[in-house]
Amino acid sequence: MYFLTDGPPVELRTFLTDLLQTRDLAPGDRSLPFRAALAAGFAAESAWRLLRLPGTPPVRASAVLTIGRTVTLRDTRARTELGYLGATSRGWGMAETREHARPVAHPAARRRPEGAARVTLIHPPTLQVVKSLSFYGAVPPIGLAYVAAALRDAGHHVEVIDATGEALDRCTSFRSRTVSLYQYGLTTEEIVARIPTDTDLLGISHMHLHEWPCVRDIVEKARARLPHVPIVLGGENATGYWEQIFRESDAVDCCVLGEGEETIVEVVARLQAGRSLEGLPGVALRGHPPVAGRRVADVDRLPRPAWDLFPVEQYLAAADAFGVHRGRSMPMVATRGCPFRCTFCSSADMMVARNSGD
Ligand code: B12
Ligand code: SF4
Repeated sequence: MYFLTDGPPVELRTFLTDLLQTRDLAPGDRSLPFRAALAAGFAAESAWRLLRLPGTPPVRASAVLTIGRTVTLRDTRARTELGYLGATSRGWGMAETREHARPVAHPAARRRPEGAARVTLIHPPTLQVVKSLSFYGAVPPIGLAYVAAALRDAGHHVEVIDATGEALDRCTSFRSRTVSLYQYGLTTEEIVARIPTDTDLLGISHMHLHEWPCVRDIVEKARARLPHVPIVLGGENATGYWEQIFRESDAVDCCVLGEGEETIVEVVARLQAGRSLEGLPGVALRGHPPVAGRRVADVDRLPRPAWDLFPVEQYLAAADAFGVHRGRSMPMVATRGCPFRCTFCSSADMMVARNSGD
């Protein structure tokens, strides 16, 4: 069963606005201060009672007390305590509501009814070294949003657990073997509890070296809960650090090197066909030397990042993103790769060196 209110926490106001939009309506823009509305509610109720007027008053104190405050819808407890798993995203539920009379098939079902894989992608929590003076903030993960879009475009059913974005106001401590870290977002246990048990592939974004202890924790707990699900890491640090990753954890099956869109689609296709990933460009496997990362040949043909699968409004509300302006700012990528090969930089391995004409 799936409820439209499922998914990352959302303010009731935002939720109702979205719901109204499915009927091409907008909420009214008039408002009253809370206390004035409450007084009006009491006055109206008293008048209705004293004068024995028919029907119900236009405004009631009890209603003001409920909807006059900021209310947030959360299914967190159902997920963490009961193991509840929603079946689809809120964005998709809203789209179905819009269509109401003629329910639309999920894009995956529409394009590949038989062959759609169920892929779960994880954006790990954001970590900060306790002793570090730098503050990173939480940034919507554009790389993973591109990967999600590519998978969906190929006909797969994609779900995202955005461990940073779903709990932006939470900070716990994470102790690795060498360093203490602040962990912003969901805990490992919460993340792992949210992975659907019938997922066909788990993909985790692993961008920064200092996140590895936390990513390893997620990977190992996910492996313990879902022993047969292939676990794939992708991102900057998976590209640069894959040998150590395999050495330090048995739970990782494969690392996608460099740009992930085309490679992950090929990985899923091969797994579905029961074929080995050996020799696939852009993939590092345990015990097999990797074939160099592939480069997306035509960036203009990439599908746009699947932001609808991420709690973007929560990132924007937190206004915590790194940058000059910390208001409603979103990451954009205007180009990929770099024509140079500075020895200390990973760009050439990551994006494959590009020349100015590319
Ligand atoms: C933008 C950026 C930031 C931003 C936003 C970071 C964020 N959290 O999103 C800011 C300014 C906040 C930042 C901060 C830091 N950054 Co920074 N950052 C970058 C930068 C320039 C671009 C990243 C990007 O958005 N690329 C564009 C997208 C489209 O590509 P992508 O994210 O790599 O995703 C693709 C692939 O990686 C892959 N992929 C990604 N996820 C997944 C998942 C799966 C399952 C698969 C299959 C594939 C896949 O497919 C994607 C699409 O092609 C890179 C360098 C670079 N050119 O890549 C450094 C880089 C990632 N940053 C780096 C570092 C060190 C940091 C800091 C630790 C610096 C510091 N000391 O404060 C902090 C840490 C921040 C944090 N905790 O989040 C290093 C990481 C090196 C490492 N191995 O650890 C890099 C590589 C720079 C470098 N060459 O040194 N950074
Ligand atoms: S540091 Fe990296 S991205 Fe910057 S110019 Fe050198 S190779 Fe290019």
